[in-house]
Amino acid sequence: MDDRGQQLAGMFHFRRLSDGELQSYHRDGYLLYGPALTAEGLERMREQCMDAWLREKGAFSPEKTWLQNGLLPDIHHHAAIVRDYYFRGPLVDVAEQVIGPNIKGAASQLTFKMSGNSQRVDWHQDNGYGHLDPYNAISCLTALDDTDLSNGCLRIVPGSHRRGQIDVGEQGSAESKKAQISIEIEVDDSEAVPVEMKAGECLFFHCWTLHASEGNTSPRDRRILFLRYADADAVEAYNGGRPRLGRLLRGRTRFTEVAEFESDL
Ligand SMILES: O=C(O)CCC(=O)C(=O)O
Repeated sequence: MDDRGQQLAGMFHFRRLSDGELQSYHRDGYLLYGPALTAEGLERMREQCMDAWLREKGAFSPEKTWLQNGLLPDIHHHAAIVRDYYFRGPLVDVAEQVIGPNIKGAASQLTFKMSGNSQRVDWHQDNGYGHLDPYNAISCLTALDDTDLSNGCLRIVPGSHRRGQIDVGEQGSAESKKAQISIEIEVDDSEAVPVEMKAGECLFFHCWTLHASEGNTSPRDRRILFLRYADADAVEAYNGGRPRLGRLLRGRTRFTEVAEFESDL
């Protein structure tokens, strides 16, 4: 292994999914991947993400909007370790196993729910806000803190990806999410399971899997790094079928704008 490989292996746990895990993902629409960051990787991830968060967002305040308190998009522009994790980390292999040989990064953001942030996130599919085609994109949530129901861990409806694309009309754009326009979807709450995670673990799920989270009523922060991967040719259905711009990470794409996008990062 060269120096760069060793550096990455010191921060991230690389492993391929077993056949059983792949089957479980396709059946349930989600999989708890387990530890993805080493102790050193977690420490550096927290440091760099918090530096960026405090620089761009400042401290949590109940006076601020959900967007100001909860979301920092394009975090890979602000933190070198996120760039490494997003572009060269273990989740790229996961994406290749789940989606296929041609992969691009489709989004990176911090989704934080600091102690005292009581706002819930309503039931939605990630393909509801920002409808990508084909329908095999994955969302990967890496916990930077231990997370359970008391600090607003993710709740998921197993198998809900089989409902397919739920029509949310005009609200289904990435802009709606930024403006916090709520998408209301009927869910039988009793079918939902909380996904508790340890800091450094990763959960990934299908773009149709229904998920939500409650407010953080605990004294502990709940910080999550959110990364999304898609087929390299995935297009934005809500945007006239234009290609989603994201760095090409594996294989090839028919879109030159994708091949060139962030290729210098
Ligand atoms: O931050 C949360 O609790 C929910 C995050 C989420 O659902 C999303 O980013 O799609």
